[in-house]
Amino acid sequence: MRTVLITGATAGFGKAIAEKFASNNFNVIITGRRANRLNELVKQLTAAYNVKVHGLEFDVRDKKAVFSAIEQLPAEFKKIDILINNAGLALGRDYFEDADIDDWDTMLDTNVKGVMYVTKAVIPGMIERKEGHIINMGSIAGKEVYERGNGYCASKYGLDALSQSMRVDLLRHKIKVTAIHPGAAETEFSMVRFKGNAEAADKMYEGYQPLSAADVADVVYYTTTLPSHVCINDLVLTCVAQANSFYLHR
Ligand code: NDP
Ligand code: 8X3
Repeated sequence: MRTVLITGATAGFGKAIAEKFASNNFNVIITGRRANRLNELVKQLTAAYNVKVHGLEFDVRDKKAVFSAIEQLPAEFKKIDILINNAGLALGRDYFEDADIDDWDTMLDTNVKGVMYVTKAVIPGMIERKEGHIINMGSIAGKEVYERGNGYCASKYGLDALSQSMRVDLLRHKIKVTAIHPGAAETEFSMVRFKGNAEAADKMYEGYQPLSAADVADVVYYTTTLPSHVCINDLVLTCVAQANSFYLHR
């Protein structure tokens, strides 16, 4: 049985991706900072599917915690076939001069450096086996910048560069690297971005049907179903109402 590790599985895309892989007979390692949600999801997936599920609580920004959690995985979870670097966030939607510097740090540390730490901790086994698939959750914010997107756009552009760079460096180990760039999707993303302001968050999804977490999970799963010599390198997906970062028909 194959094993997938999904970061940021306590909500949104990550949770839906965990369900998708468990329902397709994968053993699943789920991570996040909220232990209660992790425990709930471990219970839920274990009860629903005939697979093994393991929860790892760590902050992807905490280098030591990342390496120690991966090193201490139980033997039956040590062989990770697919790594999905999904944990991430946006904080704030302000003009550059008004944006909060701590928010910039959090976004860049989580969305870029967090992916570097987790990947570095996971890849030794993939390199040894000369097989593996890494999927990085980018964003259309890493394809076209938009007004008041500064720090978040920078983090997702950075992640896009990192995905390309990982692809170049890891191909000699036969490791696939796929970057997936969703457009607007209704998850807890906007509640986090607007710091609990439900009105501002809801407004983001008014007047059109955004992607759902399940839509994104389906596409992520699809990229892992191709023959071993085929890799989707870069994939942008949006709802039909959205053409790119600027054109959203409400
Ligand atoms: P959610 O807020 O619903 O979920 C985010 C997940 O990331 C949570 O499980 C959260 O877990 C985890 N996470 C955040 N920060 C950290 C951290 N420092 N350490 C560990 N885990 C962390 O958002 P989405 O599901 O929408 O977002 C998932 C990814 O998709 C992000 O990278 C986001 O940038 C990207 N994205 C989202 C889009 C959207 O419109 N929703 C569109 C394009 C890309 P916990 O809080 O428990 O740690
Ligand atoms: C999330 C999509 O357009 O809010 O990455 O940046 S957007």
